[in-house]
Amino acid sequence: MGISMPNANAGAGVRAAASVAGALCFIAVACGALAGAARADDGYRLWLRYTPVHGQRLTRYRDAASELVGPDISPNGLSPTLRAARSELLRGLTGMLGRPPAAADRVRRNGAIVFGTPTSSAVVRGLALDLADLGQQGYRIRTLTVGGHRATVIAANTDIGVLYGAFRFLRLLQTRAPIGHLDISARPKIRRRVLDHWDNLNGTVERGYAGGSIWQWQSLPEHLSPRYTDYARACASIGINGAVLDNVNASPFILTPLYLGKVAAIAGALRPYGIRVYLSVPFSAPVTLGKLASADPLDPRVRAWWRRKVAAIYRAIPDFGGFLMKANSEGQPGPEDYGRTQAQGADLLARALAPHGGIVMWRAFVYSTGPHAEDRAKQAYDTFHPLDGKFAANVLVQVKNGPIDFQPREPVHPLFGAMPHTHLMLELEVTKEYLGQRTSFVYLGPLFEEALRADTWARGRGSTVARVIDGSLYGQHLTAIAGVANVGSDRDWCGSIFNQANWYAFGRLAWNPDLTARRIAQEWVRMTFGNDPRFVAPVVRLMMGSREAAVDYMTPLGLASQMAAGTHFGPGPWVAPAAGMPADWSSTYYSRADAHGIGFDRTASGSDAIAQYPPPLAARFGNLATCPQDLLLWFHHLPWSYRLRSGRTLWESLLRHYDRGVEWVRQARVTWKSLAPYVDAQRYRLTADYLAIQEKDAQWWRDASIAYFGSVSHRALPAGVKPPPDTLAHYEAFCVPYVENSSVSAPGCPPADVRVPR
Ligand code: GCW
Repeated sequence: MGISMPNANAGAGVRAAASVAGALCFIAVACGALAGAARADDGYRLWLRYTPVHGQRLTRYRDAASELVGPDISPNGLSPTLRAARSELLRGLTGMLGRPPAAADRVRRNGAIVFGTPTSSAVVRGLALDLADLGQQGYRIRTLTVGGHRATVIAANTDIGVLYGAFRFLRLLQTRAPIGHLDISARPKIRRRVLDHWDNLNGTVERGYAGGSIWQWQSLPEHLSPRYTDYARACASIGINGAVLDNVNASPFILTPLYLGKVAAIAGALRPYGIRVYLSVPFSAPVTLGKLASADPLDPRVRAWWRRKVAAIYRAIPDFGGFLMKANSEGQPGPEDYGRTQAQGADLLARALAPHGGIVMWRAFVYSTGPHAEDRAKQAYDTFHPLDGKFAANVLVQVKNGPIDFQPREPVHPLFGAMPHTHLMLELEVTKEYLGQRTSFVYLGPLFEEALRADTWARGRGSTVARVIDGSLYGQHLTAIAGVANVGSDRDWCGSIFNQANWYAFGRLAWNPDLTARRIAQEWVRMTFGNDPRFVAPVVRLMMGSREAAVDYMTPLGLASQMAAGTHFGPGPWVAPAAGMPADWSSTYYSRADAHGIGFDRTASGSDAIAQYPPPLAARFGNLATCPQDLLLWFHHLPWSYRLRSGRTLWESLLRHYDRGVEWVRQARVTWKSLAPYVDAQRYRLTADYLAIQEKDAQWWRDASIAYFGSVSHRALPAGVKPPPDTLAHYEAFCVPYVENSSVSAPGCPPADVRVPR
């Protein structure tokens, strides 16, 4: 990859010309092709920029979208959701076509856009479309003749279906697709598509890299920031229909009347966009808040407390979604504190929520932090698998994509497919905790796609994670997916322009897990930057390669958890078990590197974690001849001299991956530089600066890792491999004490006076 830059000054010249054009375009809407590239853009509008269309296409689009025929206005006015659909269509069409479509109550001319449900619109009703297969969330977009005129009809059974259809129609224009002969039907494959905000009530975010929390608790419920509506628009545009507002390391204050009033206000702002609010709650709330002696799930007083609390929530928020629970994990309280199972704990909340239609999302991220945790990767399965069939009908067990913790690459979690009598949902991490946080250019589409396509083999070939969670593998109807949000108070929402793509990709895959990461990247680039193929193609290529590059320079060949302790930012392969800390919070626990070799033996001769997988998968992972090379050290401990399929030794391969990762970032900078003429200066600069940071970070990862693994393996560097410029002691002494806005810091970071690696 890498496009060479013929003449850097030429790029700057075009940029200068472009910004003049941009200024003019502000006044006159009809302007040249540079318009999109020119205007400074702070990223606030995300992928909903609705920039002007030009040339012949503008004429065609104007012909096809000349008037807007909305639903009939009932005495109560339009529903808030249909109002949102109308205002989005108006905003989008006006932005792209340079003038608002005429408003009409029936089709009067060619090019009408009709939208509504059979109940809300006489025109839609009159068309007698077959909408049965769309369900409660789907939509149909069709080009039809209505009253002798050519019209595009956006129809659905529900108002939210209409809103989703409106966004889809606008996306067609944003990506400059033909709109003359449309026949599109769509409905989501997964019913609940939820963003989990790890936001604390003091405004920090557990793993947030985009400013503070977007929820302004102090000014709620009186003041509703306009950002809530823009957040909801962005979510609805990609089909996200749920938000857990607070951190899974939950505060009991969220359940107080004070905060529930604030939650109700946020729920009111999100409701028109079809987004339900959920809350993370602490299991110990009956004790801390209710002053009961215990939170034992079998204690009738505890049950009564939750019943009353839930009833109060529903009085304030009639469509409240339910609870997310992190129990008996990383110091959080849970049912095991009372000798009860995870299923009994979930049942407590499920019973309180069921009469109101609420659900429980009960996390499987449960592991004992005791010193005897033989293999952390086995613990969730060992805890939950025996409980299959014991969870109430309104409970979903929420499982991270891999068995450890959102690493740059993990194998499929063994619970997927293994609990046919339990609703399982998938949890992905959209915020880049382990992947460079705010600044690194890492598009997570390929990681999400890999997680969804992973074959569990639970019912033979093709039993993918996507089929487990969309309910099709075991015929289930309660289906859900969650993504840990990367949204914060920053003007650009996500801390960088390219981080926005991860929010977008999560939503699109949640709606349809069969989409490809590449197609999603194409859509996103077109909507976020523009449709010029000279820009779109190279940027999509960069995005598609970015995750693998990060794996290369951080944790290649199936290594995991080699990050610095606490912040998880930067390399820390030397982090060894510390007094008072669980062993599995160290890096050496995972790498098991010594003079002889490296890797975690999870075969029968080791922890035998592979036995948790169905036989075909266990055989594949367990056999060195068939184990995917990119998961080699996840499953096997191998001598440094072990030869990979390439003929290189393990040591040589490792080095090659580190170098390849750094080289990718270097090339990405060159490519990005060559694309300057196609981007506004503000977004160009931000991305260029962040890529420069990433190059230093990648180099730091590479040098520190080689220094460390070289010292334990006592292996010399082969000819041509550059030695790290500093000693291991130097890298070990360096640490980043804080991550801005995150509530987590590095433990025991010494204020050492070392030269920073970047
Ligand atoms: O990835 C780890 C994070 C913790 C997080 C935990 C979890 C919310 O480092 O910060 O806590 O996972 O998922 O519960």
